[in-house]
Amino acid sequence: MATSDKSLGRILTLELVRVTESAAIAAARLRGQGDEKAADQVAVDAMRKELNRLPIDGTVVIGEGERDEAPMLYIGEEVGTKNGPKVDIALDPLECTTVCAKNLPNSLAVVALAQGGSLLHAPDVYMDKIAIGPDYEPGTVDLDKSPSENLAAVARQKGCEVKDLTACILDRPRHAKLIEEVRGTGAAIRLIGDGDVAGVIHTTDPAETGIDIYFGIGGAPEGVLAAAALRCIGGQIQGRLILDTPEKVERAARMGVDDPNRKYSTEEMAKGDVMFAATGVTDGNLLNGVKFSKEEIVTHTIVMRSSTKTVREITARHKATEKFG
Ligand code: VTB
Repeated sequence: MATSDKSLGRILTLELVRVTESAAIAAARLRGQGDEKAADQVAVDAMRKELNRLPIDGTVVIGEGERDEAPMLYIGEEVGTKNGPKVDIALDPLECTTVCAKNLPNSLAVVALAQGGSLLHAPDVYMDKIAIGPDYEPGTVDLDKSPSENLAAVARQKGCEVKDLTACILDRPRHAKLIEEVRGTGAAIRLIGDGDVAGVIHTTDPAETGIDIYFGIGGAPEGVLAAAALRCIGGQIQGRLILDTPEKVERAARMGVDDPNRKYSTEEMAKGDVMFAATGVTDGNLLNGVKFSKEEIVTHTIVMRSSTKTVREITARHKATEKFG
C-alpha cells in the first residue's frame, strides 16, 4: 500500500473490530433458536452496515455467494464510503450458522481485508486443505503427500512422536478414509461439526487448543479466510479447489482460475498487507462468545495485521442501550 494507505491501514485494522463485533452481537441474539437463516441474515445486515461506514473503496471477493443467490454482501458487491484505498474483502458474517443455531462452540463473525487484487477470488466450491502452525519450516506439509507422511514430518519437527499429535478434521462422510488413515498412525483426531476457519487457526496455538494440524475438505471461501488469518498470525495452509464438474471448472475460470489442479499456498490465497478480525458469537477455544447483561454487552475479538504481525485481543464492553446493526 502507498504510505498514506499504510497509515490508513493501521486505522482500518482497528475499525474492522467494529465490523465483526456488530455482526457477532446481532447473531448472538439468535443463538440456540434453531433458525440458522435468521441468524445469518441479521449478521449480514449488521456487517454490511458497518462496512459501509469504512473509508474504503472495497469489493467483496469472498462473500455470501454469487450475485444471483445472495442479495447482500455477494461476490462483487462494492462496500465502503469509496473515500479511501481500493481493497479486497473476504467475509463470513456468521461462520458456522448451524453451530450458532444450536449454540455450540466456535461460531464466529469474520472479516479479512487486503489491498485490491490480493485475495484469491475463490468460487463457492470445496477446497482440500492442510494447515499447520508457525513453528515449522516452509513446505513441511503438502497436499500431495499422504496423511501419514505429513504427520511424520510434523512430528519430526515438533520433536515428538506421531501419536502425540492431534489432527482437526471436519466430521463428514467424505473424510472416512482420511480419518481411518490418521487413526492408523496413532495420532488423535478432533472431529468438528463445522467451522474450519477456527479449526485452521487452532493449529497456531497447539499448547492452548491441543490441535497440531488441520486436514480435509471444507469450503473454499473459508480456506481464503483462514489463509488471511495465518498470514497475520503465522503458520502455513495449502489449498486446492475441488473442481469436479465442467460447470465448476468454468465458474472458477471466470473468476481467474486457469489451472483447476493448482495448489495454492498461504501467500497465493492472501498476499500483501492483510488484516483479519474475528469476534466470537458462541464460546470457543479461540474466543469467548457474546455475553449479554442488563447493563452491557461484552464481545471478544481477535484482530491482526500481516505487516506488523501484531495480534490484539479486544474485550469490549458496549452499553446495552447502544444500537447495533
Ligand atoms: C466447512 C465449515 C463451514 O461448511 O467449510 C463446511 O467450516 C464445508 O461444507 O462452517 P459442508 O458443510 O458441505 O461439508 C461449513 O460447515 C458452513 O459454511
